[in-house]
Amino acid sequence: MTTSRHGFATRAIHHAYDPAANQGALVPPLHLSATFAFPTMEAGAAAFTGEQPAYIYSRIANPTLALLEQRIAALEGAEAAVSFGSGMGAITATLWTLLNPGDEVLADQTLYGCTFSFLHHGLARFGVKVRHVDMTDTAALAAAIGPATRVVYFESPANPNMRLVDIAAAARAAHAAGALVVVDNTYCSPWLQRPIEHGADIVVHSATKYLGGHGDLTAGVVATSAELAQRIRLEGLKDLTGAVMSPHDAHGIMRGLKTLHLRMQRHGDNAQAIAEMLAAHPQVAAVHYPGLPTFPQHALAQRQMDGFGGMVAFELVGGIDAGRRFMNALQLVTRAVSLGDAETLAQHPASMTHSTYTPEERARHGIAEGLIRLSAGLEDLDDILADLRQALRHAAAPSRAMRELVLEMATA
Ligand code: 3LM
Repeated sequence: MTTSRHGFATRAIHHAYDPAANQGALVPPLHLSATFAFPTMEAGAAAFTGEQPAYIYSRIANPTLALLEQRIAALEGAEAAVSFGSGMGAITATLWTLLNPGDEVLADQTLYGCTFSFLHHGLARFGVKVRHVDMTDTAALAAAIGPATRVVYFESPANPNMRLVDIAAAARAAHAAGALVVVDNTYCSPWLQRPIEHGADIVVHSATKYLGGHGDLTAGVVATSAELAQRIRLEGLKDLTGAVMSPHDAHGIMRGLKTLHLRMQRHGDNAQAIAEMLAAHPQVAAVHYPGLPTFPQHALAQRQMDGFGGMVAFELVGGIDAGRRFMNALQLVTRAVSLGDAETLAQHPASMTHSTYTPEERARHGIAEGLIRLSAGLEDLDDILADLRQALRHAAAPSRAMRELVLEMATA
């Protein structure tokens, strides 16, 4: 058993589990049961009223999920956590729980494509107002919070352009107006950033990414106060979405958590070296990575994060046409969406993860059409760099001189 005095890795590996209480099993047992037996009818009724806490049905709670939830809460510095079948399950269940018609959610300028879509094509249909403000500007954020604002919502770093939000400043402004702060911490994992320590009320994750870490499950988690977690469980999870996590996936995430600290360090080391190589490359027009001293919010990243993470975004000289040549020339780096896997992944937000925005919306929300996003994997750095360099050579438009030379040789 561990306490808050134990270090991050110790908690990620041991928290809330005692082999002696489980026949000595080192690895926690997998509870697959969908339903749980009541010793008497009265005990069943007391479980339903909440008088006698007990497992009832796995859409509401399950011992394997409960262990994962305690571990996530311990790592995020939260009182409690709730698990979901996907990151979108976690996000939608949280917002459905907190918002009513007439309420407003104030969101950052840049959000993951399906979150943006949920706000504008989901919540908005049910009378919830959605407004965006550039939350990199703390004063603009404070000024934008209105009387109907119930939730201030952002990602930091934002998917896909890496913009950061000062969580402590956002929390001060939101709390002064009685609003709750929800932070999507997917890009960081609790190893790099713990928003609750900075004043956030609720942390949401796609556990499909770094928490699971191996690209073999889809899952989500929410970490918050015991009271809000209970509301999100009983309203957002049980009744409004039913987006429950499979116990198999909870087991997979707990296996992933055991190496989270090691993986995040390697993801970060590889990403830093990739970002530096790209920044020095003549074919690259812009690199967005918090670990570069030229990153506009580098100082905030140093203050708020315990490292700069594994995600890099960049734009090529020659825009989207060069980007297409680059993407199609990749050999080791895999063309795929998602992130946080052992494999280095490359994708084009405008046509993939952020195709839920119209081109006009992408322009308004700061998502460049030529932007390419890399999720730095765990492979040998030299192999990743070599593949990126050869793809960058293909990205360069064939020069006039080269075309003329080829023509000359062909006609000779
Ligand atoms: C992606 N992102 O490639 P799931 N919050 C953030 C995310 O990045 C994501 C979610 C929530 C990607 C998925 S795009 C078709 C593939 C910051 C997911 C949603 O429901 O577990 O996918 O999480 O950027």
